Amino acid sequence: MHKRPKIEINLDVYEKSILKGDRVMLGRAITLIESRHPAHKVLARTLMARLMPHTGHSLRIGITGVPGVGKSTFIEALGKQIVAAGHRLAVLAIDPSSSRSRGSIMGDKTRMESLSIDPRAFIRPSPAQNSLGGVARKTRETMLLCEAAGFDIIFIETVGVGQSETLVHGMVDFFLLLMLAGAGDELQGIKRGIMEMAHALVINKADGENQQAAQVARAEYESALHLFPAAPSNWSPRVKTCSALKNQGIQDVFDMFLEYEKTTKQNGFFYQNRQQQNLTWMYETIHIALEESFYQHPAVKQMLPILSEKVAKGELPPLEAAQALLEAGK
Ligand SMILES: Nc1nc2c(ncn2[C@@H]2O[C@H](COP(=O)(O)OP(=O)(O)O)[C@@H](O)[C@H]2O)c(=O)[nH]1
Ligand SMILES: [Mg+2]
Repeated sequence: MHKRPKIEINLDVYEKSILKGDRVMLGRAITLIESRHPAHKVLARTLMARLMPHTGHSLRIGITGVPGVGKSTFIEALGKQIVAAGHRLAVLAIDPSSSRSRGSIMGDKTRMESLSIDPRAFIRPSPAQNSLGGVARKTRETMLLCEAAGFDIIFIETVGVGQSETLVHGMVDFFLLLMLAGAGDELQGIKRGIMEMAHALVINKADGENQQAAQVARAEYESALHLFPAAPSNWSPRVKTCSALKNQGIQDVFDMFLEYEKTTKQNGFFYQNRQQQNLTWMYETIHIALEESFYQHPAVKQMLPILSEKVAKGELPPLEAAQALLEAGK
């Protein structure tokens, strides 16, 4: 697993180059924080600690939607406008399937062709980790490294299929749900909870024959959103249409991000939300560490397969098995 050629890791060099915005060293630092090697973990923690004072100065945006909705096309179109406006953009991904297949963003690089070669942009696929929590943790740290490297707009893309939305929502300032019109009125399997988290619903592919359906869907979603309780941010969720392919309505989306930032910085919600997210981050870190050390405990490792089998066969009550394992893992 750790067969990479041995390279000297000089944290001073990492720190200085990242602060200068060096994308190559940024990439290497991300590889370092993704490493499971114990020595690398120590180095990664030190590097993070040194760079933390230089983080936080970006607008963090989560983008989700079912496969095929046009996320990659949308990110390419929006991303090009963002860098053209003088920003530096990092695009990261949380992909629940990436431990099995390669991160979706990689296969999508063709759809983000011009963005992926633009020096003002940085695109990084989802890290391969064995749990969604692990992926989320690495993505959060990657985001902070990107901020230290001067990226002032961060996109975190996720596939709209489950839990990962909640994780992304917990680490961004603005959460955008990309949708399709006319793909079934039942909100396309998008759970109400996800809609409720969104600061904006953007109906993509509002072009050609689809244009009218998109306007109808927009009106429907707008009235559906009225049923939700008012948000503490004082921001009422927006519903917009766009065509990522034809580059229509894209500037509007970017303007909306800036308006959100301005509004919530003025009323203080922006900062409160980040403080709350830091607290969540602390708890997540504790949970993950406890879980890891539990499953790595020799007695647990030995007993787990045996007791699992007994529970599966109905020979041992689940609670009793769990209790025995928890005792063993102390
Ligand atoms: N007509 C139309 N097609 C689009 C639009 N955006 C994306 N597509 C197409 O939809 C398909 C899926 O897009 P992709 O960006 O890969 O979706 P993702 O799976 O959400 O990343 C591709 O064939 C795109 O060309 C759009 O605004 N209008
Ligand atoms: Mg994609």
